Amino acid sequence: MANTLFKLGVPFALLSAVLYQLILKDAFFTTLGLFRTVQPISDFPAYRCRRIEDPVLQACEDMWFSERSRQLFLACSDPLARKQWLPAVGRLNVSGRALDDAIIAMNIDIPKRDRKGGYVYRILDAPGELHLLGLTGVDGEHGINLFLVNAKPSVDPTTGDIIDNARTGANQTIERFVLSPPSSSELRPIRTFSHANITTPNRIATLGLNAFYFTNDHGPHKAGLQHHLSPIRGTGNVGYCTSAKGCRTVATDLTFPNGLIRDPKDGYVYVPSTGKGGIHVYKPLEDASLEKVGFIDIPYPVDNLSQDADGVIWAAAFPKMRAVLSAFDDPLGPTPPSTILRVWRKAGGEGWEWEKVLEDARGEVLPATTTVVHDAKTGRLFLSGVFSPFVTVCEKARI
Ligand SMILES: *[C@@H]1O[C@H](CO)[C@@H](O)[C@H](O)[C@H]1NC(C)=O
Ligand SMILES: *[C@@H]1O[C@H](CO)[C@@H](O)[C@H](O)[C@H]1NC(C)=O
Ligand SMILES: *[C@@H]1O[C@H](CO)[C@@H](O)[C@H](O)[C@H]1NC(C)=O
Ligand SMILES: CC(=O)N[C@H]1CO[C@H](CO)[C@@H](O)[C@@H]1O
Repeated sequence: MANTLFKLGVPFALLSAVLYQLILKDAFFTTLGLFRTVQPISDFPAYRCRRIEDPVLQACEDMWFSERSRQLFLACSDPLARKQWLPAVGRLNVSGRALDDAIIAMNIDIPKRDRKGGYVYRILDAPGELHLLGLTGVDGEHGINLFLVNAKPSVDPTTGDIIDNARTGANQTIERFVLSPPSSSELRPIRTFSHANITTPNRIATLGLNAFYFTNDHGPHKAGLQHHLSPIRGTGNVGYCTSAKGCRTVATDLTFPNGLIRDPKDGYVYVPSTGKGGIHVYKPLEDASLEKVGFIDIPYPVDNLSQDADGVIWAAAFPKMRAVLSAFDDPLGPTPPSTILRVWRKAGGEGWEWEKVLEDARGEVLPATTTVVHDAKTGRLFLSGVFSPFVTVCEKARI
């Protein structure tokens, strides 16, 4: 079996994950989705979905929705370049990186007139080189603050020359920009957070403008064998930074912690695991340390989370991990299956419930979804994927 998997181009990390899970009879079915029944999109008539095909809206790893300005922000790149340069999954070929990553601001209430089903958008200008991954924001009347993960190549501090990133890993920082007024097209840099405890950052969850939690998806391991083994050994972690005091690690032993969120109402932090499935729930203590208070046992590798205006959490999941990995190497080929889930707190506050909202076994309309955003006002869903050549919008069908 090992041989077959290698021929299919399954990376070493996954292979060892498979063997490990087999030996431990652990989350084998969860992670790989073997024997899982995946439903076709036609089983979900409550939504009507369409692809928005636009060369600018490709490989959009993450999205954030500004309720106040009704703009959807997307962190987009180039699907073919992602497989050369995506430090979050150990792709560290500097010369293959895209040089045109950009943040797109889409006005989701203004359809484009070209009948392609898209919306009017702006490509935001930002100084310097961007290599986008996680993106989040804070709404304000006079401006929007965006926090993003930037995975630039590491350079020699004296000469500025790019060094051997396959050995050192990327120089991953967290950057804060301001878009003021919210309708402008220019991102103004406010601060770069570069810190010994920001090692493999994936996504950020803010507490106001001067503090945030973030996931290090591979913990301290930026490159090499330790990086590849991290999702198996569970060396991922969650960090906490403030503008004044720097960053510290506040939760450890996580298996590929991914697109976390913080519930603005009760401050709970939800950390999905792409390694083993499920969502870890933490309660912040007075000093911002995290106390684990629950685990939502969802038997899917869960990717990036988002929360809508009603407090419901939306999650993108991969029902068939192997299909995702082959699609990653051939992003313009067949689209792998995706699953969209909804998670909410039970009435009375004890525990959580979840349900499947959409699934697309044959990859007919959904992208290889890494993020889903729900607009509670119109009921629309926006879906994008880190290497997908399109984004998808789903409208509530009138039944
Ligand atoms: C790195 O990327 C470049 C440009 O896409 C490509 O020509 C080269 O073959 C890649 N190197 C490796 C080792 O994959
Ligand atoms: C990483 O980026 C920071 C901020 O841009 C910079 O100060 C630092 O020199 C860089 N380090 C390396 C090794 O590239
Ligand atoms: C990183 O986090 C750890 C754990 O909280 C802390 O002890 C350490 O001081 C931090 N490192 C730096 C350089 O601040
Ligand atoms: C922002 C974020 O969480 N991004 C992750 C979403 O999912 C992809 C695929 O697993 C990861 O590579 C990203 O790091």
